[in-house]
Amino acid sequence: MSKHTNMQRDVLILNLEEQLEGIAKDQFGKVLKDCTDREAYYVLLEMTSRLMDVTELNNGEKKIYYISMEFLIGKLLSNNLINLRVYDRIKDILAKNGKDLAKIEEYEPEPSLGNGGLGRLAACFLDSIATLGLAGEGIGLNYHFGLFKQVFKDNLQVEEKNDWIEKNSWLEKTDTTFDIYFGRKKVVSRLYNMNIVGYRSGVNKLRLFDIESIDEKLVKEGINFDKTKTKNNLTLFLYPDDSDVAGNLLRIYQEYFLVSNAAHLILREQKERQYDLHELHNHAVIQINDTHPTMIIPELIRILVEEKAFNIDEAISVVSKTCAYTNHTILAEALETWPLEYLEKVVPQLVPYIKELDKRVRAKYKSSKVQIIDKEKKVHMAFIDIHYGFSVNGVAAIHTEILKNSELKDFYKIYPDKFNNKTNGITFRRWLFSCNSPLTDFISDVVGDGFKKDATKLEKLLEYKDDRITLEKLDEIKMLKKKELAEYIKEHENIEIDPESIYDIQVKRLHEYKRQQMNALYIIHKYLEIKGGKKPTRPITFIFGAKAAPAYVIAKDIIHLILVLQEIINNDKDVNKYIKVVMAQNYNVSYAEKLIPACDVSEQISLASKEASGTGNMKFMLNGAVTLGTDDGANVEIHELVGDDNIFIFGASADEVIKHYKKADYVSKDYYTKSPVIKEAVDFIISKKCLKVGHKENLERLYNELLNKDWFMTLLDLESYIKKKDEIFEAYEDRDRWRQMMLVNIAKAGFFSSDRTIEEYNRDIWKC
Ligand code: GPW
Repeated sequence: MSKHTNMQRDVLILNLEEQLEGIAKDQFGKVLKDCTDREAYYVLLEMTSRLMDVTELNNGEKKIYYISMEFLIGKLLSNNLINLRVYDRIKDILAKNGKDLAKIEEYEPEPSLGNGGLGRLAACFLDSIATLGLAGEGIGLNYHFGLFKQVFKDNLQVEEKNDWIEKNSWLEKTDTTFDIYFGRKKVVSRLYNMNIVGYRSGVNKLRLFDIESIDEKLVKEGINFDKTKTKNNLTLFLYPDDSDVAGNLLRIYQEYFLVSNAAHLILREQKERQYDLHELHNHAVIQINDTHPTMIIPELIRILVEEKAFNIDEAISVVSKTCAYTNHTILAEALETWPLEYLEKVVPQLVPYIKELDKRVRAKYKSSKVQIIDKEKKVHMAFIDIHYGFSVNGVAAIHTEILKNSELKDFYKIYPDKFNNKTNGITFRRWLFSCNSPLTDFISDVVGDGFKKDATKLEKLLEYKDDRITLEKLDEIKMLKKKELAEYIKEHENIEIDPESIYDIQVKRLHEYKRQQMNALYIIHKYLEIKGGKKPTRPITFIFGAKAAPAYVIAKDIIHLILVLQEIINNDKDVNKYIKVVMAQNYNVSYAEKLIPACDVSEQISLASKEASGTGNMKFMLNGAVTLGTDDGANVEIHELVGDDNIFIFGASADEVIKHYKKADYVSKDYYTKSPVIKEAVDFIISKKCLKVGHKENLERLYNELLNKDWFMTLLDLESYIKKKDEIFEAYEDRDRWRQMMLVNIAKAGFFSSDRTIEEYNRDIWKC
């Protein structure tokens, strides 16, 4: 693709229409008007690619490398058009030709190169890095099949492969290839680039590595394939576990493949720019997105020693000054610890360096709690990052405090200055401008355009807190979005929902700590109440969207329960006038863009202390939903910003929960026995009604889990959840108060712009 100067870009923008017609003619021999929506999509893809080829932000003295196993970028067309500032014009030209951009967009395949929050955060960060004009790029893997496609069969989740790469796509094949070694075994990599367009700024790159010898035919049924054929399967799939990292050789292969490519790429760039590698830290900063890319540290050290004539002290010193680590969880099962034996098998060349790093720690610090290789010969990846990186950050204020005071206490004592907080953020380009243009336009009308560059300007809305017209208009926009969602759900799930009902939405990965099961128990409670004659004032629609890791048995059982409730409730004539349940199939970024603007009640109900931050909570708030949540993750900061009157908080505090874990004194059965309300709801899971439409095995297993383990303390908070949830539904009836709450939530969301987060990363860590 050719390079254009800024001036040439202006010319391109001037005759957009001519250009589009030219491309339509070239590609399909037709005028735009006669193109199908699919053809129009390819025309727009080409047009956008031409516009993007400008102003690379690549020429700073120091560059950011954001290394991540996941970049959950979602569809790119609208976002790119917005950031290039041609969205409205393109929309008009299309309309003139009888075309609807929203319909055309349906033909864009969604790249699902991430599992959830962590991957989506990386995508938001790339958008903000480019928008702020920083030279920075993402480095990741070009998975041929993104996160599996979820289908429901027989009220169970079934996983299917999810391909997204087409001949024409946002990917650009490059000439860059590297030889990557696993011991003596070699694979050849190839680099693909994707342009990341900043809003009113320049273009950065997302670099995605692939293998030349990939074989898609290895995939047989669903998402099953021969895991041992590494040379042909390395980049076939995104590892579909979110938080639960099962020991798995293929995962280590993937992680090493990523970091070795990244190391080669970074060092090559330093050479091209004729920088002295002893000064690497002055020209490069590497942000390690959770522990998945941790091996970049020993890999860089190894290359500097073996190929660049560094002595080991020099190599360790310069790499330690270049690498920074972000922690995204305190869940023990998600903290990667690889058996040394596995590393010896996959990357024997790294092991001597890991042992050297371990030896140096051992010589300096006696406590067994900070050793890289433990007594069982397991390598604690996070500990490598903390000892040999210059910064350790958590992703929300409370999360960073928990890291400092409990999870990583022993490290905080050694390195107090390394620890810092960077509360997560979201890009408003996607999560407001693109997914909710009526709201965006309305805000512009009321307070001007300033919030588009500086999100804190949303606060100006507060001046309209008592303005009836503004409040009514907000409500109207919400209703419009609720109607659109109702149509979409009718089409995709074949379920009819009432836009006049309250939309209560919980969308996020399925995990016990996020407690979708608690939400399900509330629904059971409501169902039983209605059966007993107690009707809610207004109908409520409970909407879920969640994928469970294919091997996470209980998570799949929870999906099963929700689907069983969906079938029972939606088909019960006494009840379905008052409540309905929707479990959205294949929840992904595009689905989120439809659900979030339509939401009234945002469910953020994780067990306090367990959700590092959450970012869905921010997206909902920005679109005028009111949060029902625990004081956990970024909910705490939302709570502080909007005040007690504009949020509904319930449940045990993080301190209380941490104490329960320490004392091991939580017994779920006690709560079950003591409370008739809890007992009734839990028992319903194995009632005749459920067993009639569901599977005994799944339902009994879930019932037993709740009764005998309940590791994430569902029953501890269930009663206070029921109470708060009844309260929030009642509050909805005070329409004036509710509209004010919507307005305050939108007005206070500015803090959660990822532009703010990235400014902080740059100010405190990257210093570019
Ligand atoms: F376990 N998160 C995620 F910490 O989506 F690595 N996937 C993951 O594998 C991990 C974390 C990991 C999420 C957190 O659960 C969420 O609270 C946070 O908002 C998000 O990462 C971004 O920081």
